[in-house]
Amino acid sequence: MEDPGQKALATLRNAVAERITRGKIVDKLAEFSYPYRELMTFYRCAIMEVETKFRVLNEEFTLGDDCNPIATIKTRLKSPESILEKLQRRGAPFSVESIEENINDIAGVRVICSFQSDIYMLVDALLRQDDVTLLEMKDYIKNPKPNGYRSLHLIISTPIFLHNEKRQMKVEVQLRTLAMDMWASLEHQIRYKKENESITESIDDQLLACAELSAEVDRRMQRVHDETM
Ligand code: 0O2
Repeated sequence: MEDPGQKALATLRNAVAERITRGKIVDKLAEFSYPYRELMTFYRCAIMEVETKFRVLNEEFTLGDDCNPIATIKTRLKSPESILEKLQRRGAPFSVESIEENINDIAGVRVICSFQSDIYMLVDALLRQDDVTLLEMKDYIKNPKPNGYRSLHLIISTPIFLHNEKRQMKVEVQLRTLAMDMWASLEHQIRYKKENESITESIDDQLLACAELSAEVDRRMQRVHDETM
């Protein structure tokens, strides 16, 4: 039978080795690899392009009407740690080409809308643009996740214009209402805090109940909005 002391030591050794390897890879990715930094620059440009598209639409929809469909836009570039974790989880090779091929959400744009109807209006307007190609759509508003999560997710491809080339880039766009965003932010915070502990069924149930309440708030606010239009 295996000695428990030896087993614990081996586990510790493996954990340390894995941490060092991961740390080295992450450092190499982030600091030393020119192709990686170049690719991240292209994704940052794609984020700027897509954010501008939404800002332009917001300006236009605000014309002649006192309400802005967009409350806030948040953007983020996926961290090297998350990229590495996702490649490992998918069993994808570890290279710059593989990152671009296998991960769709390196560039993320989150659009927080006032009302649910604004989400679909903005998506229609975005997808009508001739330089935007829809690659994937997940409607977690019409079909919420079992935990109550609601948002509309798109993966689009859009060009960035460099000094000597035009390059198609993938961007993940998440659209939500203020209420959906509040729920998702708090739920993420609660799960993140409890990362190493198990989330009890009671917490899951309470989060689901809160998601249903926030969906009800959205429905009522939509009705009030429709009545005042
Ligand atoms: P971050 O830092 O927010 O980007 P995968 O991306 O592989 O995990 P899939 O099916 O491609 O899986 O992704 P999905 O379900 O379309 O959406 C993933 C992203 O949506 C997450 O990104 C979150 O931003 C958000 N999301 C999805 N489900 C939940 C949820 O239950 N709660 C909250 N708060 N957010 C959710 P990341 O990569 O997890 O992180």
